[in-house]
Amino acid sequence: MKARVLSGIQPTGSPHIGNYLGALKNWAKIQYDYESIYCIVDLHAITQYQAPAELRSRIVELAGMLLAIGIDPKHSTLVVQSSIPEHAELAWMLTCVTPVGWLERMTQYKAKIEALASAASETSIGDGMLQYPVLMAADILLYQAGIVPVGDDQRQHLELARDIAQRFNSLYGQELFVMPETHLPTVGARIMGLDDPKIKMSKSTAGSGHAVSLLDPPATIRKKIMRATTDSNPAVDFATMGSGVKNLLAIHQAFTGWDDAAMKTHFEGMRYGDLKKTVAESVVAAIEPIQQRYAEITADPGYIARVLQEGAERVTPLARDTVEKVKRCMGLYSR
Ligand code: AQP
Repeated sequence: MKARVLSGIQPTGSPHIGNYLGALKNWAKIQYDYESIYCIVDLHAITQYQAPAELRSRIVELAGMLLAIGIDPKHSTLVVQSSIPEHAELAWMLTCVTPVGWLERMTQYKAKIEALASAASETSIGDGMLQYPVLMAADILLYQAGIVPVGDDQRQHLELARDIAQRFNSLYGQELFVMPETHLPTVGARIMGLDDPKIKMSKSTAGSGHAVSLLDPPATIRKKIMRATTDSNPAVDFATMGSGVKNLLAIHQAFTGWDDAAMKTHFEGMRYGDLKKTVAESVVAAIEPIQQRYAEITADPGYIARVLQEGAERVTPLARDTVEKVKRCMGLYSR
């Protein structure tokens, strides 16, 4: 029996090279060693307002992109979170065993409310922002996933999922939930914004020079990378380089797989203009085959819907089984 892996991505914008290098590339790699469930987490996306028509098309675009980067529906299950009502159902049951103090301590929640408060906008903070980690715990525990590959920013939420599972098990006196492991040994690169290398590249961050989308045409990729923020040095100096140059080198290394020695030999002393040209070409070369597959996949109008339907059918029995067990355990009514 292969161990079960669960991972998710939000349809909050066009997937970018940070998503690819930090997560998606690894998803495609590990799908042969694990029983993998990859979830487009649209219920998480709506913790912040999403324009409905845009969200609907982004879900399909993201599914197409996951197939294009190599997720193989014969080996992995691709599913949209909101198509399985048990995610939300289990989330409610888990909400009821989660102390609110645990949620208020989450650093991502604290950072988000601080950011919203300092933006002095009229936007109120939705309860979903606080409850988000419980929904994430439900995603994991619903499928009894043993392994959840996450970046550093999600590690605290995964610990919380373990705490919630433990609390449920001890409250109801049953070992109902499998304890998820916090990570896989392979960790992807963390890619920073091209316009501001102090913040991570994000789908929802505004600015045309911030992220390279996996769907950007080659000319756009070249333009964005040529405009990337560097520092006041004229050329690469590994001893003193700033975070912008480090980020460009990290992108190149992650796409090409060059080792540290090869990177130093090739780039030390290279002028920034040439560095950017080299990085842009390595990104274009890596992304072009993905874009070709994406074009093929989307040329068949029914294909993505069929994959998502099959995915939903495959995981539904698992989800129903967990929810039934939880209901019985809690004393809820079952037909
Ligand atoms: N810049 C990044 N570098 C490396 N990995 C990244 N990931 C996201 N940004 C980077 C990884 O991509 C996976 C899916 O991410 P997500 O959509 O679930 O959430 P996120 O981390 O919030 O992604 P974004 O792009 O920053 O989206 P928004 O703008 O909606 O917040 C995760 O495994 C994540 O670590």
